[in-house]
Amino acid sequence: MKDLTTLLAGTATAIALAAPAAAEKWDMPMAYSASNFHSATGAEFAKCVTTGTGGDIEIVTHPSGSLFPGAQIKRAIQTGQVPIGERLLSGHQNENALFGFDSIPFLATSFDDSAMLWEAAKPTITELLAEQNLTLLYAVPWPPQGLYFKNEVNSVADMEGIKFRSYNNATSRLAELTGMLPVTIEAAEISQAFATGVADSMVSSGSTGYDRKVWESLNYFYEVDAWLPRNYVMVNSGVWDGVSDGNKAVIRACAELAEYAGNWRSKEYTGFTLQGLRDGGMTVGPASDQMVDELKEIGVTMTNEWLEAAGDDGAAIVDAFKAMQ
Ligand code: PCA
Repeated sequence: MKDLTTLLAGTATAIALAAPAAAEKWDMPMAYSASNFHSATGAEFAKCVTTGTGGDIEIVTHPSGSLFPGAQIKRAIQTGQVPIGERLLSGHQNENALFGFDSIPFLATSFDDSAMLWEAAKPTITELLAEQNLTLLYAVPWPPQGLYFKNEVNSVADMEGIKFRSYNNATSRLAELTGMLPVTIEAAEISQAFATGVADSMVSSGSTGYDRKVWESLNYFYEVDAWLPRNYVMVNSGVWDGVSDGNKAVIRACAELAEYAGNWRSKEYTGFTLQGLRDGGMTVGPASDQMVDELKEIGVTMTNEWLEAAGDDGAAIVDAFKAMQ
């Protein structure tokens, strides 16, 4: 009897040693609507990881700010409340100006330039995030940013006093410099903000206007192509360190695929969503020459302000980007 017990105990130990690590479930908060291309890309990334790791790591996405609102996602990951998530990179500009490298008006205004700017900034941003217990996985740009208004606007003077929805420091500053009144609101909340008159304008992509059906409240979209801000996916570095080398390789490969697919989708979504705004009844077209000239002047002011705030590391990013152009 004793022999049998010993044998059974020995077998149980052997089985326990041979068994794979228990499957983990990673909840992944995302701030934008499920239909948005970033969320669709994230959902595919999650599937890729779940399949590729043979179910060792199952990622479950939570779009629309349903698990954490956008502004809380980074902190939730840093502190280990959730292992992984997506956030607008320039949303952290209030912590460190460097995070706002992609929201400088008229520095990088096309997908190609945005890709080069990212290449120039990526090492610095990766390091900055690493210092904050975060490991960068991938980043995808939003389509070019344009201006939304309720009424026709042909110059900066026409913007005076308009309530403006902002999404980061740069957009709040743009409002100040154009005489508008900034109020910071997450994309998930803007339909209501416009419907109730909390704001009557914003700078954003055609994509966000389309996702939030802003034609129910706003009438004009001016294609200014001011900049292309990025969303990025990050994982808690402690959690990342605990992942096996094989699974890390799978996650990195899935991230690379997601970045590629996300970029492609962003480009495709640009024309599609601008047409969607038109179909919704909005007037969509380029801004007047006067408005563009005036906005470019404001862009110079904001570039200088950013360079001052971001110091040598910021200047190095802009220099590296210009050298690539
Ligand atoms: N949409 C996001 C950020 C940039 C964009 O195009 C938003 O408006 O919140």
